[in-house]
Amino acid sequence: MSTAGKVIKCKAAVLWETHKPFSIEDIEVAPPKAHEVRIKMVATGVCRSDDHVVSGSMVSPFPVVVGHEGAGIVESVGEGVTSVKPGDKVIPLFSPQCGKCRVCKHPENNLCIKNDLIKPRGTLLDGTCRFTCRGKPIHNFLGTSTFSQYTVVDEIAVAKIDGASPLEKVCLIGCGFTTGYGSAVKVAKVTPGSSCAVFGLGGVGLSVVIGCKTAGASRIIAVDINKDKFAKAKELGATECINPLDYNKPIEEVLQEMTDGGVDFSFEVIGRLDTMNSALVSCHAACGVSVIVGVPPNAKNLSVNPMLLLLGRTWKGAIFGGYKSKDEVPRLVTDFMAEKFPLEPLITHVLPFEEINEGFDLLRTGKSIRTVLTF
Ligand code: COD
Ligand code: ZN
Ligand code: ZN
Repeated sequence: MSTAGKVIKCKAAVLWETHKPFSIEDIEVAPPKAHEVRIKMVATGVCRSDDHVVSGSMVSPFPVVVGHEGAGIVESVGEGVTSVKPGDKVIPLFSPQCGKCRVCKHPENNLCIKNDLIKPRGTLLDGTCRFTCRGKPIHNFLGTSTFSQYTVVDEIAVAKIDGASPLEKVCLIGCGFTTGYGSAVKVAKVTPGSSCAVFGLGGVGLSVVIGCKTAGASRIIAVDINKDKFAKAKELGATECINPLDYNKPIEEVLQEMTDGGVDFSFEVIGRLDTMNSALVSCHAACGVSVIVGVPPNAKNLSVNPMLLLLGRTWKGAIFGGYKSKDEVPRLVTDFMAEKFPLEPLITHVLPFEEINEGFDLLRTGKSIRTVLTF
């Protein structure tokens, strides 16, 4: 029996307040309104940003259904939806693409002004939510809310993907993989034969390593204070691995000495101010490019000597690897299907959705790279 047009009762992981575990609740999901899409989730990754909501370091209205790295199948669509239809495999887009705003029309940039990332309202575009639990409205997160058996998103925040793609793998294209990979191939535009340094070897940093390798870099120097991360980094393309704790001088000096004055491209994929500075200094003074990928602590500033830039370095950053999401997520899925890059090495754990709290424990204790929850 079709569920289109009806309220769906299902399970979701609700976060009622900060510093509390996720609570698996029975919720109601209202049908999609005009230009909205209701999705049956199949798989979702556990990302650091979801945990930032739990810890309060990322601001979000509560109660909320978080999760933003998912993949699923369209259950029904609201009036006027043309880009997807029921039965399509899709990836929700935490960074949407309206196609009409100044940024969407800019050839190089991707942070559509319709995003709910910079000043989160915790709603869909019309200012309301489609979830209720125990009679209370529950907020959306980044317009995606993938920690629910069903979710509703705006049409500008969903991409139709290859019908043959394995959703329990390509869900990583919804955030972590794309953020890292795009930072190398699209934001930095790593060139063949170049030298790269990647600071931080979590799932996003390893995706930067994959991007540098795909782009043809000849040296990829992986930097982490946890040497247990080195084996996987090497498997994915790192040519050298160094631990700042093994040296009695700053790691930027070590990198400058290793690479004739500095690498061509450096990436900060940790989210710390000190390593953002080290990554900047470790790229070549005249021709280096340094990319900030890690999200810095809330409301913290970095003091930088302008000479570091005056000599010619480029310092940049981007959300979601600089990709225009609705256009480029389907292409990335096609590239994965054509084996242009792997996703499997990033997935260390697969758990049933109900074990979401165990998935977050694995993240917090550093035991996982990516955990995928399946519905
Ligand atoms: N020096 C070297 N390595 C360090 C240091 C240090 N001082 N401190 C920690 N590390 C290492 C850790 O040992 C770890 O291996 C790695 O850095 C960090 O890994 P994770 O697993 O914590 O992080 P990831 O890979 O999941 O990435 C998280 C980011 C830090 C990049 C996070 O900020 C992020 O996801 N940014 C993406 C930005 C974005 O687009 N966000 C929007 C939606 S997510
Ligand atoms: Zn836009
Ligand atoms: Zn994320």
